[in-house]
Amino acid sequence: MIHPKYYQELEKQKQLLERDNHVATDFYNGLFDRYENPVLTREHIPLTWRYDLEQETNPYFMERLGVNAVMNSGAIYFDGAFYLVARIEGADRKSFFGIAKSDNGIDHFRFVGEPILLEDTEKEEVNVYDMRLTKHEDGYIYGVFCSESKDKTTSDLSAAVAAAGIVRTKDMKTWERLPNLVTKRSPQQRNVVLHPEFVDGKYAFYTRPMDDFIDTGSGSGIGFGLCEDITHAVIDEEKMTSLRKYHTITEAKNGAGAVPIKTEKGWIHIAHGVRNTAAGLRYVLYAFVTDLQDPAKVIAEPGGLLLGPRGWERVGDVSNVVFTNGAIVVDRPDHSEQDLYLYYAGSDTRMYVATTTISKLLDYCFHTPADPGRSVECVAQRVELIRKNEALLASEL
Ligand code: M1P
Repeated sequence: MIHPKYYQELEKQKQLLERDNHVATDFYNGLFDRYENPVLTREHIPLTWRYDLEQETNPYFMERLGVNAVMNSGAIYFDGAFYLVARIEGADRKSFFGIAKSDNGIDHFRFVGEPILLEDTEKEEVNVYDMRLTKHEDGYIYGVFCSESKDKTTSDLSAAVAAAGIVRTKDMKTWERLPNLVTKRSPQQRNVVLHPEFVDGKYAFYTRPMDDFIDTGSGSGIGFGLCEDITHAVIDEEKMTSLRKYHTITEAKNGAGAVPIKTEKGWIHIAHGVRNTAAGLRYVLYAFVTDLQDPAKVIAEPGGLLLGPRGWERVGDVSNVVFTNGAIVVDRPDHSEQDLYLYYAGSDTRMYVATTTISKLLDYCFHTPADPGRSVECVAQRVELIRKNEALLASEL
C-alpha cells in the first residue's frame, strides 16, 4: 500500500514544478536578465527517486536515497524542448546525471525518465559530473563529463584523478559510452568541451590541463587539441586559448563552460574564472570570442566578469560560486534575433537561468574594454568614459 504522506509531498512538489518564474526586477545591467527563482533544485527530484513509497517497508515515509544538490547542468534544445542534463549529487556525495525538460527554458522544468545509468566500462571510476552536451556535425549529441577516480599513488584519501568521459546519443534516451579521452601531455583533465564542428577534419576539444586534482599547477589556462577518432579519443598536443592572468578573475584557474556558440563574428565562449580570497575560491563567469576559422585563437576578451554570484546564488555547499556548463540558443520564429538561455549553478547547490540575445552578447564581447592589467590604466579607462559622458551631458543641457 502506498504511504498516504506520499500524496501530500507530491502535491507540494506539484506546486513547485508549476510555479512561474519571472525576471528579477532588482537587477539591471543592459546585457542579461536574471530570474526570481532557481530553475532546478533538489526539491525538483521526483519522489520516486528518493523515497520507498510503500507504507509497510517505509512506515515513517523517510527519504531512503537522499539528494544533496542539483547543479552544473549540460543544456541542449532538442525536439522542440529545453533539456538540462543535471549533475545530481546524492546524499552519499556521488553524483549522477538526470534529464530535466521544460517547454520554455525558464520554468516548469521537470525530470523525465530515470537517471542515466552509464555503461560501467571505466572500472576505476568513482564519480561523474558536469556534462557538456555538444550537438556535433557528425549527427550525434555528445556528452563530455568529468570521470573521477581515486589517486592510488598516495595515501591521501582526498586525492583523485580527473579525466574526461564521453557518451553519445541521438535520442537523449540511449547513451553509448566511449572510452575516456586521453591527453598525452596532461596528467589530469576537467572542464573538457567538445567543439561542435570538425576542425581540419578532426574532432576538436577544449581542455583544461592540470598537474593535480585541485590545482592546475603549470596549466596556464584553457587548452585546445584535436583527435582523429572519437571512439578512441587521444590528443597528442594541446595549445592554449584563454590564458590565466595575474590579478584578474582567472588568476587561480579557469575552465571552458558552455559549448561555444557560433555567430557571424566568431565563436562565443562562456567560461569560468577563479580567484583566491581570504574566504576561499571565488568562481565567476566570463566571456571571450575565438576566430571562426581557428577556434583556438582568441579575437575578443572583454575585461572582467560576465556574471558573478549574487544574493542566494552566493550561498550553498561551496559558497561564492557560479558555474556554467550549458547554454541554449533559440532562433526567433521570424529569425530577427537569437535568444540565449545561460544555465548556471549557484554555489554547487541549485540551477539558475539568465537570458540575453546573441546581438547583445556580441556587443558586450566586442565593445567592453579589455582588462588593461594595471589599476592606473583601469582608472584612465574609466576617466575617459566619464569625460565622454560629461561632455555629452553638457552638450544636451
Ligand atoms: O566547486 C566549484 C567547481 O569546482 C570545480 O571546478 P574547477 O575544476 O574549475 O575547479 C568543479 O568540480 C565543479 O564541478 C565545481 O562546481
